[in-house]
Amino acid sequence: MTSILVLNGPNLNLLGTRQPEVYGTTTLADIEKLCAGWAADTGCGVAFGQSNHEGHLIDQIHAARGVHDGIVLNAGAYTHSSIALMDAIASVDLPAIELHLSNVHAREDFRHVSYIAKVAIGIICGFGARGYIMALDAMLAHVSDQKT
Ligand code: CA2
Repeated sequence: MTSILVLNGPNLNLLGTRQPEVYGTTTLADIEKLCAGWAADTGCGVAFGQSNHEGHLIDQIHAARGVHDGIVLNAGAYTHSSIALMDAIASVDLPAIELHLSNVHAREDFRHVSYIAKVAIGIICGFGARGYIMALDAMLAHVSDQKT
């Protein structure tokens, strides 16, 4: 069975509590439920994680090797700064999709820079919580293509 890790970075645990005009009103727990529903519908395994700590995110990426077939990563602000997270994705040799709730390209210039994009198979941004399902669909299709 295909298994996908959905990993969320700093401050995303606070989703739904502030800046609803940017990030919507859906909480991270709601998004986890959406992903679990998608997993039940498709039969694909989904593991869901969040950390505010760069090293812990890196540990979870390393631990995905041999366990999961792909990673959907909303690295939050680490997207724009973390060479270490980029190296972690490159080092595990698993396909990764960069994900953002907001359209980072319509926002401040510093959000236009992404280290994750350099090692991702693709990027989804600007679709809010629905983007998680879009990313899971895309990853499942990608992994299925690789297996045939
Ligand atoms: O749009 C996204 O998903 C982001 O990854 C969210 C990050 C931001 O730094 C990225 O540029 C784009 C920030 C997450 C902050 O989450 C909050 C949650 C509640 C209230 C305020 C911020």
